[in-house]
Amino acid sequence: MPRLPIERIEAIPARIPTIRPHHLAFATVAAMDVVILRVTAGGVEGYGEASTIGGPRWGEESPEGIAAIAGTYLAEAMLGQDAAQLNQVEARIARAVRGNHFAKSALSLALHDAVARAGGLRLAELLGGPQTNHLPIAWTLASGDTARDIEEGERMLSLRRHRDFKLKIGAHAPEQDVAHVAAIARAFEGRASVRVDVNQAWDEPTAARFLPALAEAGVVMAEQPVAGWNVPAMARLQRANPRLALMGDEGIATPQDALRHAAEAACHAVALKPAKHGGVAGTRAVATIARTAGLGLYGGTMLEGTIGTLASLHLYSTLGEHAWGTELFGPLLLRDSLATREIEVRDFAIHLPDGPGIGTDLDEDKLEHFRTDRSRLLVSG
Ligand code: MUC
Ligand code: MG
Repeated sequence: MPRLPIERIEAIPARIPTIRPHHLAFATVAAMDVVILRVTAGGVEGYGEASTIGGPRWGEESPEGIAAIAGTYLAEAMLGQDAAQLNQVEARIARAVRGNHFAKSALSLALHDAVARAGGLRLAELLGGPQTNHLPIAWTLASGDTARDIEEGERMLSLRRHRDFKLKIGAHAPEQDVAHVAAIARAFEGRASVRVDVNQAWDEPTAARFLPALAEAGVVMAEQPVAGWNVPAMARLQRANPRLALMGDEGIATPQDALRHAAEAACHAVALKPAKHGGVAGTRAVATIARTAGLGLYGGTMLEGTIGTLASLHLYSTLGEHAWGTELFGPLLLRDSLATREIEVRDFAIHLPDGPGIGTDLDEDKLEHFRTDRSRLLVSG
């Protein structure tokens, strides 16, 4: 591989409306804030993306922070470096700034895309090759209304788009949430799987009281029922509810988090997200620990648009079995796209596109239309 000196790094924030309000425990979202990373290395452009859900509410990073960290501090550290030396690139990104995993991930993905394109490879091929060309894709029912969620789920089934449904709970009284979930689980019994994501909204006594009712209703998996830091509570809850797989999401960002969850038997499943893990290397490290410990992988999303979603898909496709499938549906929740090519979803699976790189280019007109900055955060070397 010839040298690919990093010449330019640009972080562009954009906001894209959703097709309907998306109700989560901590926020209701009517538009997604994404940050597009555009890099040039050896004359080749590559694209990455990070998104936040409702600003710095799901986690600590905001779109403004991601754009500033990636477009200034990370750019300063990376300009002039050889992008083709990906192990060195990842190590330098990790060292350059403390924390800020979303910003690091957007840059890591963009540089991998550029290197793959320079070599005429799909991103998955650059990562050693896909182990599958398609993965199951879940949909989140979160309209805020039980009847509307059932209608939406029926539509997804008849389109053969999704047959795994994740319900966002935690915003209402637990009794109300459980009744909502039970009605949906009844409606789809034998036709679709139902999972819930509590997004850390319950304390341990609440979870101890209501997780058995969810299992009774037919729910197969419960994502982050309690605070991410409360690993001992996750372990006690998992032990007490063996029929229900608990999934660690907010609580599993670093390889050390994954190791702790594995060592304490705190969950049966791990939600991967490049943004949480700071990019490609971090995601592979977390996945390796999870797999080694016998925890099921789940290809998670921060509801990125097409660029971030395709980058995640390429990466997940190289990681082996995903016992819980993926939820790479972000682009389908958005009214519009910043990419020239859409994701391919059919027969309840998302399909890996052809390359080069992630398999799409940026739609420059759309980016102009949806970008929220007018004075660009731009560093040139
Ligand atoms: C999360 O916490 O998993 C993923 C799907 C969705 O609807 O919200 C996200 C965030
Ligand atoms: Mg989650």
